[in-house]
Amino acid sequence: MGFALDQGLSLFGVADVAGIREEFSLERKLKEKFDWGICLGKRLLDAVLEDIKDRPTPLYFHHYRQLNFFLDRAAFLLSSYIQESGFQALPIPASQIIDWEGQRAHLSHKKIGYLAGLGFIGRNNLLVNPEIGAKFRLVTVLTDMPLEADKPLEYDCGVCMKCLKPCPAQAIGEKKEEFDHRACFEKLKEFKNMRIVGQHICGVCIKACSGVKRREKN
Ligand code: B12
Ligand code: SF4
Ligand code: SF4
Repeated sequence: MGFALDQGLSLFGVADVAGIREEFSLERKLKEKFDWGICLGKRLLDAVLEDIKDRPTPLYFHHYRQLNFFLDRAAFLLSSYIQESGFQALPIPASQIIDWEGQRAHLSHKKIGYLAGLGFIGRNNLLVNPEIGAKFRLVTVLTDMPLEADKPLEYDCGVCMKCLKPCPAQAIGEKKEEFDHRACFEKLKEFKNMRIVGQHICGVCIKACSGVKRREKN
């Protein structure tokens, strides 16, 4: 936790990944080493999101790259620290695709973040933190350093529907399961082909999501 604060991270949590590491696209011997996933999150800047109306902007594109760099650096520093403490750590890139057809990375940061108690999966298909909504990006460090794992949060979107209307692809539905991955992906390809930005990014459903008020737990 001290590390997270020193590095200026917004979110920090530990997931027990023993039950899901089969899903990781890593060599068997490598993935079997790691029982824990440390998930780090960094909040986006409101002023950059303000620039977004119904599509990504050059300022947002730069911000997206800056945050990936920031998170990758934090994950590297944490991994080095863990190694110097006598354990192993593997930083998983913030945004690196290894299967272009299936649009998949080595692992899902959203899933690790969910298990680490950083948020819940919202109607927008993103990890939503009750306090800061979906306005953050993530990175994961896998490790064999014994840690106390956090637990998933018991929250959901509740009655909020703020991200449905603004989505330029109409990909977000009232039920979480209705999320239209194909429609979203096609819209992001369109934005990339229009040369507004150089990556498949958007930002509209991030801007729309400010989270939900914390509810008292029974
Ligand atoms: C590839 C990728 C994409 C692809 C497709 C994503 C996908 N596979 O689901 C595209 C380009 C569409 C995309 C879009 C966006 N992404 Co993206 N993306 C990733 C990346 C690099 C890998 C995702 C991955 O491997 N998932 C593995 C699969 C198995 O796990 P899953 O996502 O939980 O599984 C779902 C998909 O496979 C989907 N699915 C099933 N069939 C198909 C078919 C197609 C064609 C598609 C596209 C999806 C799909 O169904 C599964 C269940 O929901 C991650 C970084 C990472 N390593 O996690 C960021 C990440 C998920 N993206 C992120 C963001 C913010 C976005 C965008 C807002 C773009 C932007 N930055 O402006 C949009 C949001 C779209 C949305 N509302 O969901 C953030 C999410 C942060 C958060 N708070 O949740 C991440 C974690 C990056 C980061 N470092 O923070 N993304
Ligand atoms: S990334 Fe854009 S197109 Fe995709 S769900 Fe979010 S708002 Fe809609
Ligand atoms: S804007 Fe509201 S409905 Fe959409 S994901 Fe965020 S909390 Fe859920």
